[in-house]
Amino acid sequence: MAYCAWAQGPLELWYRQPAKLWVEALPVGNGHLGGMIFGGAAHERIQFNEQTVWTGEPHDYSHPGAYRYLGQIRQLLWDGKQKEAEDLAMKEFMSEPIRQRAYQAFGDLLLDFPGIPEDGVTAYRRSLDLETALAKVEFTAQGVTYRREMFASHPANLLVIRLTASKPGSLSFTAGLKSAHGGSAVEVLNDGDLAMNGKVEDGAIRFQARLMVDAQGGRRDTRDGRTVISGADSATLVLAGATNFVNFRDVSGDPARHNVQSMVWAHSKSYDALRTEHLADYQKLFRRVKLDLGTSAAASRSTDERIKAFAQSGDPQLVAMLFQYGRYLMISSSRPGGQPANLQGLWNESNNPPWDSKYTDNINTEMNYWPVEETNLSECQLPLFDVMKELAQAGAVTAREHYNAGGWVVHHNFDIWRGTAPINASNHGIWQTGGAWLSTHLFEHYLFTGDKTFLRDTAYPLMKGAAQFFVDTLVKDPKSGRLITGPSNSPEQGGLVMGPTMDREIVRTLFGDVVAAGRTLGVDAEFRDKLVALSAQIAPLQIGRYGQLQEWLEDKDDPKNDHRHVSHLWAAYPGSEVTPYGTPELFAAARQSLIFRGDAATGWSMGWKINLWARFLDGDHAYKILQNLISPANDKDATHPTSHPGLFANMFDAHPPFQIDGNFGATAGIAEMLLQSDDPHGTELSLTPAQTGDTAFLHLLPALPAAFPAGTVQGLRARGGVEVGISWRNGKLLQATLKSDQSKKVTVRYAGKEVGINLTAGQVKAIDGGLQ
Ligand code: FUC
Repeated sequence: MAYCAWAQGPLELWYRQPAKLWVEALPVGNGHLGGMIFGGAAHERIQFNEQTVWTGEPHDYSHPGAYRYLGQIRQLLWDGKQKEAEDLAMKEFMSEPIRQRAYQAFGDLLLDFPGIPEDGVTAYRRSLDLETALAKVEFTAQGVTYRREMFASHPANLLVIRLTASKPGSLSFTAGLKSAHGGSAVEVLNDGDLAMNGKVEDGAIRFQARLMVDAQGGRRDTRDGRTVISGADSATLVLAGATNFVNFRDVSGDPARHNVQSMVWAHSKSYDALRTEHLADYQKLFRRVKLDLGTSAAASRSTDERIKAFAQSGDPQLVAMLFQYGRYLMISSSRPGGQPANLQGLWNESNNPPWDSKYTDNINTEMNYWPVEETNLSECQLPLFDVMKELAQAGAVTAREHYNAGGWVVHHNFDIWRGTAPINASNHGIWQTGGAWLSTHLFEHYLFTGDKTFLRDTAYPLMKGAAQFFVDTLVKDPKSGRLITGPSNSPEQGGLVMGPTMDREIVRTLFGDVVAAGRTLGVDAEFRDKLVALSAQIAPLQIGRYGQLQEWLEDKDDPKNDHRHVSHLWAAYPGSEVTPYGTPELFAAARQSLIFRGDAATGWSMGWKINLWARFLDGDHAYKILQNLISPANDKDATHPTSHPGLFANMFDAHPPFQIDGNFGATAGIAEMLLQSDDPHGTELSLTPAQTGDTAFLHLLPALPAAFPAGTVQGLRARGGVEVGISWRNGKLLQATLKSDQSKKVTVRYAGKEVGINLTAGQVKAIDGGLQ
């Protein structure tokens, strides 16, 4: 690259004091186990989680025979009797039971250092380096420098901690495990390891955490179920955790056996070997993307100070760190073989967490995965696709019992038992397009990777089943004669209605994806014809009396409505039915709707708005929302009048309280400012060549804010499987590099100009701002 004065800078969160609150502690995770490190000098607390510790047990939540009331509910809605429809649905149409189950805390690893004073340590520093995924605590006490280094290893499936001291023989501590669940017991195993066995109080999940302490030098005892180390030179601690969860229908696993396997692995390796293995595994993913948005004087400050100062300081390096933090949190919470990232990723301190820390798929679960393809972490989405195979099984029962339909359906939440029926309340729980929205991720994954085996074996059968549900359930709106969904709602406002705009956008896109996928695979010609015909009959998008994109079939939007959900704008992002060049009138209407909704929002809503403003090609407005997001959050409950969204000291996004989607939404939004690859010419059925993966469309620096006049990004990915690097100065493109695994024709757009470029497989093609 012509411009490559690399200045990404240290990607390190660091602090001058230990965490007092959970949202100040630093997260580590390996896609199964997570730890929150508080970093107290005399008393260390590592609060840990394992993804499958949930309340409940295998259960089918469907309401047998609910479909018998479907016609009646629809008719009440058509008759304008919304309240009656909601009441009837509440009685006859809801999930059994009405609520799903909750993700749980697991326990604490507690280290107490009797020789270290509570106060009075000097040179204290705790940090998390995103380049290495190593967390550290360092300080000096009584002339000895103590160091802790911690990481969550994916290959070893362990949390690993190394304790050292600058003076031999000065390391003394006790290590113990504390369960988050009553009735658990800690036993000392024959080999000296501690095992904490227990079960959740309300459900079938049994668990075991197992701790190995390996001290060099000194003496080792066991006292009150804790390991006591006196006068050691150094020590390595290894924590394993597992449950009996096998899949959503099977809890016959043996957690103790899992942990034995993990410990055999740990015993066979030195600390250095575990660390090297961890670095290789983590950096293989993390280092694929580099982002430099310029340097900032504020970068020398601690992270909590930088968040506080951001409104004044700008601090583009903090923006780059937030971008990379989203990637770090993704790698740490969502790995092949594990569960997908839930509302809190996999970090949760509470047995009664907000919204049960489950999977809310009327925005939150999907937002978690928005950055994955663009920021080159494609495989991190595989857990979501594994879960969709289970959702399709559970959702087929719900489709049958609630709609007398084929295919599968997911309403607005699911849990580890894959509840797919409508929950909580009929006015917002009955929302039909969860499975359909998730299914669009399958086709996107194909567009980014070009993986035809995935398309054939995994994606297509799921997409087809999701589409089949709507083939069977779309219904004619008596007024317009067009096809609509229903009963449903525009998340989560306006109550139960027929045919909300978002549903229609999602279904049209899903049908288009299935048609494109079927064509690519050369299958199901008849089904494709049916989808094309149905799609043309779905009620179209409409522009209302305020120039807004209508959120409902009727022109009833309130321009003063500043609700956090912007569901009807789905077609602009993450969808691409509404685009600046393909559908200019609808594009203007969608933009007007977002102006009405305003800039103030909770965490994930800001995440969505950043992406939308980037799609509206307005980088400065996107940046304005980003600025709102990078402000200190308080930790009050969401309903508290003084609660404030933004970032906590550990850069977790506040809803408030903590909800991880806003972190992921921000990472996706920053990428979307720099590169867009949805086809801006728009299409009813997603059938342009750029969207079948045969070619690619790239829009370089489509929404670059004035706040980032110069920068470089490497390793972003675009639909069509193109890897893109971009450098810019004075707000102008300097050079872009494009590389594709397959030879293909790429259309590149920059500053209103479009050129066609032929890429040769595997070769890097460089172009400049004149697009030569
Ligand atoms: C949806 C949102 C809420 C929250 C919850 C987890 O219901 O409307 O704001 O994010 O999901």
